Amino acid sequence: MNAPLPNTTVLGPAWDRRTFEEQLRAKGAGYHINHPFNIKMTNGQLRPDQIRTWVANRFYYQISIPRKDAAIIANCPDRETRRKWVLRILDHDGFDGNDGGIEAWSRLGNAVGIPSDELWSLKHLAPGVRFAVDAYVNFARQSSWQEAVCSSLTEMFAPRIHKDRLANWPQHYPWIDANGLQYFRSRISLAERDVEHGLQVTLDHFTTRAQQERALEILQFKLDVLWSMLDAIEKANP
Ligand code: AHQ
Repeated sequence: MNAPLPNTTVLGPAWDRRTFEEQLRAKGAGYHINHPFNIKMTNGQLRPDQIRTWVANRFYYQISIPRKDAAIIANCPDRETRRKWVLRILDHDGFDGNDGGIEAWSRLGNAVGIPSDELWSLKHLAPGVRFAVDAYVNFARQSSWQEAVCSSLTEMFAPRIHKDRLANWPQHYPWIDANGLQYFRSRISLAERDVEHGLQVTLDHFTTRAQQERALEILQFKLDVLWSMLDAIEKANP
């Protein structure tokens, strides 16, 4: 057989499910828990105004998640998947008896000193955050629903970061009313539920080695979305 052309990459055989999942989880090294801004946050090194910059900018991500998830549903012909995925929209937008994660984030805003009308005005939104979040929403609109599901798997690493906030903020930021942290508390079990479904879709859909490598690229894209958000937030208020 002729040697492969210099610019072709000869991929090995497809990974089995366990190895593929291990490869996905290994991408966690690039998760924004390891970003210098998040390390400062965890260590109590952020000023109140820097915490407010983070809360105000992350709000744009939070209100964009339901539209990202609606884009996935719009692209998905499978009713069983839609029945599960619609829960994500309700988790954020709320429903009878549960005012949802966006309201909880608004309460976080109040707890750190940002009135709701100021939070909703998006007056503090940094261009880099808007661009990163919009790139994520547009990726979901333009990609197959399976590729967009794969991009949500950064949440494999989210329970740890929420637990860090719950453990460290009361100690380092006692000026923040602990009731404002309810969003982080609520996401731990919801992230675990979401990841169980998202991982099953991903492991089922990306089966050849080339597809599995594509899944890693997609996850890296979303890691870059989260990482560049913190780059922009850090730069907005050094
Ligand atoms: O609060 C977060 C959330 O609801 C979601 C949904 C999910 C997605 O669909 O991409 N990702 C995600 C994340 C949330 N919080 C982030 C944080 O650091 O608080 C982490 C983020 C994620 O890990 O993707």
